[in-house]
Amino acid sequence: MKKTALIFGVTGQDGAYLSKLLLKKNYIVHGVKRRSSNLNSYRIDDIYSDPLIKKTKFFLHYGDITDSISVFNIIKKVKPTEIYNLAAQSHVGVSFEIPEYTTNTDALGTLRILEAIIKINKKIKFYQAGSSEMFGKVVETPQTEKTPFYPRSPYGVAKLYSHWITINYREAYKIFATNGILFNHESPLRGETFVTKKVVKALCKIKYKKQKKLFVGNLYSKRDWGHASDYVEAIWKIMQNKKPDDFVICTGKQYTIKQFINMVATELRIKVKWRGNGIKEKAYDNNNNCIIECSKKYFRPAEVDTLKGDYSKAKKILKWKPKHNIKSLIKDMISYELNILKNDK
Ligand code: NDP
Ligand code: GDR
Repeated sequence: MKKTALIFGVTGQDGAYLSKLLLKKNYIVHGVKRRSSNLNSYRIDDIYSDPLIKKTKFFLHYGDITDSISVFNIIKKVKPTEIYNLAAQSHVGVSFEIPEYTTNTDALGTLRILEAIIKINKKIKFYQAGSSEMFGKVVETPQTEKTPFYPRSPYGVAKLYSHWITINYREAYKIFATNGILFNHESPLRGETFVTKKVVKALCKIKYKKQKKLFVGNLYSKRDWGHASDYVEAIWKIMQNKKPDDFVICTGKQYTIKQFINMVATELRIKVKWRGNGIKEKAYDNNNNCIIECSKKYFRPAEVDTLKGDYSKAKKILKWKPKHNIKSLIKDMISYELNILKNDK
């Protein structure tokens, strides 16, 4: 029998990649999207407009994980075999500005889905989109499934609640509830306010003289960046494992934001020279034009300085490893942006 997946957060980066993966695997896919005054489904429009898929394999429902009624009604109606909870206010910096909303969505939202599962059908499998942000002020490097957590933002704290409530429901009600602890993953579909997309988009525009300057925040935090297409494959494998469990998904390599910027610049053949220190550190191009500056606006009240994971458990049990490296990720993101610029002419 065909499997039916229900994805909360279907309109996001991972929602789009996961939908495509599951459709390829012959699933029927249902997604929950939020009502918005503007179109918010551009990442999945290509799926939705495919006449072969639209009416038989891919369905969208209005809902919101801050609304128990919609969560319950959609699960009851769709009768999924698997639920993927990717829905979140996913911006760490913004979570300091809207902490209550972030908690309602990123923590209580998970509880609402779990509670609906145990009321409607305990056989439904569940995936929770956990984050390396739960490691926060890291107590060891690299981080594994056994590393103690120390979140540094309302986002990280809310995700930690979701992590533990998922384990609690697994133990208390014997449901197949899993946690991914995913490190940063990027792609051409990444939201435009995350640092990788922001840098790639801006440097492409600077290269073709469509933008003069880019403003960023902390240049020295380190991240373990992977490609979203690899990570949704891991998410699916976590759900197909024999028993419900928790897995770190990462690449095991880390770079600073400044290194990332330099790699993007090199790929675009922009020569950058850095001068100055601290908030006054700036990057200049060949003609001595300042093209990158730091702005206090993009610093966070508490920073996660370094993240680097160890995916040994996923490799051993799920036979998963990343296919992309930082270079192929950057190439993919750049080629997407350059295509847009070309078509903009
Ligand atoms: P995005 O921000 O791209 O997508 C988030 C999705 O959640 C969007 O579809 C968004 O809808 C939806 N959403 C937000 N709030 C609500 C709500 N109240 N009710 C229903 N839906 C809501 O995130 P990603 O795709 O990058 O990440 C997916 C998940 O994985 C998130 O939970 C994120 O926190 C987590 N994660 C992401 C990592 C990464 O590096 N990308 C790493 C680790 C964890 P809309 O489009 O309308 O805004
Ligand atoms: P992160 O990703 O907070 O790790 O969360 P983000 O790209 O926002 O920041 C990464 C690092 O870059 C620094 N930084 C900037 N960040 C942004 N957004 N904009 C800037 O201009 C900028 N300049 C420097 C940040 O301070 C930070 O240190 C992402 C999200 O997808 C989460 O949902 C997910 O859980 C984690 O990754 C793993």
